[in-house]
Amino acid sequence: MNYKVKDLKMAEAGRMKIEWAESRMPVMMALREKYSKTQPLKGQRIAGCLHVTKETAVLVETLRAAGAEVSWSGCNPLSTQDEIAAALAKNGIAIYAWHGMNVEEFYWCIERTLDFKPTLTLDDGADLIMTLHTKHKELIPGITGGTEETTTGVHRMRAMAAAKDLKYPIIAVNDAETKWDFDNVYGTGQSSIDGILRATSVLLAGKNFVVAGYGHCGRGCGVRAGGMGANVIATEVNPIQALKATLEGFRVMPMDEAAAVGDIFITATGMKDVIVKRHFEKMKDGAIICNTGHYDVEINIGDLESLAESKRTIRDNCEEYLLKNGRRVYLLAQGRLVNLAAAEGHPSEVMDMSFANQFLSQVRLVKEGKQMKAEVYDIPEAQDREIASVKLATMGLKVDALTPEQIAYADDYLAGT
Ligand code: 9W1
Repeated sequence: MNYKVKDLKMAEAGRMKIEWAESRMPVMMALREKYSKTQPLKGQRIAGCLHVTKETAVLVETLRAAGAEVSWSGCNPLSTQDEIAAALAKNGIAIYAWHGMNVEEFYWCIERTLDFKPTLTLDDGADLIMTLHTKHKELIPGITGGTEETTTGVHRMRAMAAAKDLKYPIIAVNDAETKWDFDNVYGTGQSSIDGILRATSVLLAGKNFVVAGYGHCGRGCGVRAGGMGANVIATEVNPIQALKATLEGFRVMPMDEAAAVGDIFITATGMKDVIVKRHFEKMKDGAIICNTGHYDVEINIGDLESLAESKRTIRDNCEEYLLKNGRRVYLLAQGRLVNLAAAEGHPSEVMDMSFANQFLSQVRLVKEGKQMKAEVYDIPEAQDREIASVKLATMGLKVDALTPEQIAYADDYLAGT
């Protein structure tokens, strides 16, 4: 048996979710159509380690349609959707993934994906690359290269390359503009609002919506909440970011002030202790608090507990804390990423571009990998533009093209007043 999943009987439900994602991922479907004819991945064995979701399933099946043999594991013990894993297993993918596995099982699954001696790797967080570099060095000579999906993984790979410990070329998919810019702003923005609404079903219009941290994720959340009629307040430590928020039309103030006026708070800073005891003490009755930063350290839950008289789960992903001052505050998803815990992560339309970068990078490794060094490579600008063009075209949109005269004008430093 070349798979291990929770329950194969879930396959039919998973297949419907995959088909839904396919209908929202036009770039991936265009790539599938084009490359199933030319089979650029024929003879390749791709081991992948990435969240087993409906969108990832579209990537897996596109890699296979282009000729590759594929084996897969999840890159996080809690992100696997069991019905998706079942649907992939049923379709003959060597998949090892189930929700809620322990750390030992997690690495066991990664190792199973290496059984067929991959020629290419595809990572989100670099655990597969690390497993090859530490426990399965014997397989490295057979590997042409790999791709990495996330900021964290790319960071790890660059450090490894600098130390000369990286043994095969890695393409940094994360750093494509059609990946990180869209993921962070539009993916996090919508899915975080979605998580808040699923957990609370509150009206956003007219609410004071406080975003802590006005980076890409904070901007995504703020712009979307504003679009639904909320009054957005941003808190910042960086004056440039604060200025951007101001010129976006948002109010800027320190958390010490925002705490007293906010109805909904979302942290997106990457920093710990953004909301602490003295803030909880000032909050209005009914305030809602959540986090969309990577680690659940932004809201100091210990402080909240210490102020609470009692607590109860009043809805899914919604904890009501009755404070000693008589007010109630509501913590969503226990301070974990609200967009993943209470919603479904980034929408398929956003993953469409991220995964198009993954797919084209795998194809590039087949063509160029043998000449590449054991370094971290960027996505070529032409690929980024190609993906954006195809995405636009699938949305029925067109852009203008410069005339030769305009191109000459752009490069003519003599042209002036
Ligand atoms: N990635 N297909 C949970 C997602 C966990 C997750 C995580 C995504 C996607 C941020 C990738 C409960 C999807 C993923 C659904 C879900 C991520 C961690 C995706 C958003 C990032 C730590 N990081 N991502 N879709 N779990 O949305 O692959 O529902």
